[in-house]
Amino acid sequence: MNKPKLIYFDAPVSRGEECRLALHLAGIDFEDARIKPADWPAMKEQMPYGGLPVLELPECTPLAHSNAILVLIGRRYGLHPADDVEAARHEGMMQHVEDLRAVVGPTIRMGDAEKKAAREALVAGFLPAWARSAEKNILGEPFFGGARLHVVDLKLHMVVRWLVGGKVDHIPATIFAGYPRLMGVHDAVRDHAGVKSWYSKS
Ligand SMILES: N[C@@H](CCC(=O)N[C@@H](CS)C(=O)NCC(=O)O)C(=O)O
Repeated sequence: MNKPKLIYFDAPVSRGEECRLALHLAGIDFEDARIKPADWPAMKEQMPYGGLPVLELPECTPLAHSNAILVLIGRRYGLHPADDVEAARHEGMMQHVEDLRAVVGPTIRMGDAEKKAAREALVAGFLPAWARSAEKNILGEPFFGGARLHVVDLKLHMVVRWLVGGKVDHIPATIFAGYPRLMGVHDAVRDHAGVKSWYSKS
């Protein structure tokens, strides 16, 4: 292997897509390995923690967990704060995104009736509370840390894009409409020239 390889499912979503975007914005020439669902069961046990994304680098064993991958790319290529306290603030928000995925993710595998009840409960309680915390901690504009995009912004963008896309049953596309800073980060990442260039080539 002589160039980095990012392994994820063949979809422009979630943890894998935020890592692809970070690699692209960092200007790294990487192999974008896209796994077919049929091939995943045989691969799962070989992954460091049984999940994707995984980043393979020439100099080390495969790396897993999206936040660890993003922070590494961010530190190396100027997409994560050099100041350790500000970095910890960014990492707190990255964990906040993972907390949301841990709650909403299991509803994907529920049957229709259970899913409807679970998601309506999330819309009434968890999701507004999550958004209030996110909003309170976004101190910069247009990005989380101010004028420059960091990996935390990619993570916020990806999770907001998922939930406001109008394609998640029982979660209204307006779910985050009352949170201008959160939506502002989403919009600023969407409109970022480097992000646009990723979607124009893929
Ligand atoms: N904490 C891990 C979670 C990894 C994870 O659950 N990834 C999902 C896709 S987003 C996955 O691999 N699902 C398939 C499986 O667990 O078998 C991370 O942040 O990367």
